[in-house]
Amino acid sequence: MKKKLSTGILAGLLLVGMLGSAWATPTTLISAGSDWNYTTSSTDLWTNWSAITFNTFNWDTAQWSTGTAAFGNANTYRGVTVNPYHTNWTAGTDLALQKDIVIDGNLLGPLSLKVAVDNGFILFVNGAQVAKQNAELFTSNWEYNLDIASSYFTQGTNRISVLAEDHGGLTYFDMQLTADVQPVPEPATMLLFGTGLVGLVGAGLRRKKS
Ligand SMILES: [Ca+2]
Ligand SMILES: [Ca+2]
Repeated sequence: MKKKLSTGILAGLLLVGMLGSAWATPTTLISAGSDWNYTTSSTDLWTNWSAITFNTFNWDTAQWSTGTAAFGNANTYRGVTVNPYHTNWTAGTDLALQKDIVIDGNLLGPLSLKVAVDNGFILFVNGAQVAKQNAELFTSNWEYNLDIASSYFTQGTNRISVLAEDHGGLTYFDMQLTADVQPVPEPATMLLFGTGLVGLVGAGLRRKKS
């Protein structure tokens, strides 16, 4: 009876261990309304849109400002209330934005990107371009939904850089990034789990001998 019980506990612990190692936690890496380092671009991005690369732009953030998304300049469009903005973005200018995010574990599958921007954006992750999109009319309601390959990201700190393009009229920018993150077990937890297993197996063996 006791043997059955200890075998049952052992099996249960193994199952918990296996489940724990495969468990992925849906994690918000960038939420709507986040703070960004930003600056106004002195040159129109649209003029060279197709040729722009990460190195085209000066990413020295020393003189940049900090602003809370959304960036924009209107709370209504054609009489209809739109997503409110928090930081003013003057029409006809373009923005560069940057922030660091921390990924605390391993990524399982692609990341989910949502962007609300009027009019277009270029996204770089750790200096690599991962998306370049533009739409006309007023696009402030998360019109851009993309999967981003996890291979652009590393465990730990990642630098997110964005160029946001406006053609004039209304402006808007906000971004959300979510991912399934598999936590890396703490060494102490692994040690405890391992010690528990060894103890149980030992107890089982001793019981078998007697
Ligand atoms: Ca522009
Ligand atoms: Ca516009």
